[in-house]
Amino acid sequence: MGSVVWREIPTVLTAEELLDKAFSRAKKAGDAVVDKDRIYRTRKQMIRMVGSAGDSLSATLVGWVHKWPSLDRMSYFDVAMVEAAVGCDQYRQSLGACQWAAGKCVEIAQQNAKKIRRMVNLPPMHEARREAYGRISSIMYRIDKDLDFLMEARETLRTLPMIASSEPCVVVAGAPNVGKSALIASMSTGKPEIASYPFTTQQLHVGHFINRRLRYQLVDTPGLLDRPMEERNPIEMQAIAALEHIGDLCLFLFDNSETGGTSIQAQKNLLSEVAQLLPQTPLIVVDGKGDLIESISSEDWLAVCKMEADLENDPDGPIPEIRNPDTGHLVISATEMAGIERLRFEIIERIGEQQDKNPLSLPENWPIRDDSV
Ligand SMILES: Nc1nc2c(ncn2[C@@H]2O[C@H](COP(=O)(O)OP(=O)(O)O)[C@@H](O)[C@H]2O)c(=O)[nH]1
Ligand SMILES: [Mg+2]
Repeated sequence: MGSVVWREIPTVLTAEELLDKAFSRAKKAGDAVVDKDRIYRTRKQMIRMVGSAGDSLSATLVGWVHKWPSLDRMSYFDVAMVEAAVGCDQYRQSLGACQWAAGKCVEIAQQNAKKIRRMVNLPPMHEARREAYGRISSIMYRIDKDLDFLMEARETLRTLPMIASSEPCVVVAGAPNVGKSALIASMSTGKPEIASYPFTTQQLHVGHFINRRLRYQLVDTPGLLDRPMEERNPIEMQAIAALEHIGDLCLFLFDNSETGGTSIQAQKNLLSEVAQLLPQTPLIVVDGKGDLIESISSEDWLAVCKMEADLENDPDGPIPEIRNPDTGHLVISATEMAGIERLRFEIIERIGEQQDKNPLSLPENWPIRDDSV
């Protein structure tokens, strides 16, 4: 299952805007009719107008229904996001209403065209055309609330993070201000995408890097895996369950300097909660803000930074590794770009180990068509 590209959803119009567009198109279609005989001409014009109004409304509505991703074909993660952002029931209902109205518009147009076809006098023809317009308008006004909902939903959904369920995904957890976003930015090729979760006003980053033609996703978790769990509502719990579905690895970032404002003890509590919430997801604990860790000597630190910088010129050179002597965890610094390549290596290894355990995964070096490079 691919990821939903929310940004590609077309604009939704109000009932009034849709009707204006459809009726002005219908008028043009009517005006284009030529026939010397007044009765024939009017009959053709009225039939054209009614048909054109019904068809264009129906085509627009059905077009929307097809362009809005179907909940049945969405990944578990996307469904959880839709549920939290706008509600799946309302989502389904509003698209259903568009589908219903599309059918009704065509039906009314056909009924009235049939009537007009049998008429011999001019006034009833105009009357039947007006009646069709009136009934079509009332159908459209009946779905106005659904159109409003879709219009707003589109704005909200466009900001959701897009995660491809077919690509490996690292979920980055840790208390606020420990450096999660900075780490994602430092590991990503290009600028991470900015997105938002429906649970928090904080923005989050989604980054990517490519290794051996495989694209790895890194996703931030503000508002989800950054605070004590007693504060969770059911919708947030569902979103956390969705993270377990897409996360191949959870990276828990620790800030021993406590400069982020969360004590070491509170971070340890959070770590054990995250481990319980994602029981199936392998976990790596990483100590961030390595430049602030006092038990690492400045000589060691400088040596690591230099080796890491040398990798720019010689990508096959040795990948430096630095560990916190107090905790044994890998250490990184996003601001000084140290330990980043070792962590990347570790991520690739850990995800690779899991895929080796998966009997359905392809052997290494298996030729896979890759359109992303
Ligand atoms: N000294 C130091 N500061 C860092 C490092 N990484 C992040 N920070 C700082 O920590 C603060 C919070 O970082 P951010 O990435 O927004 O944390 P998040 O809330 O976990 O996403 C920012 O002021 C960063 O500049 C690091 O490796 N070293
Ligand atoms: Mg952040």
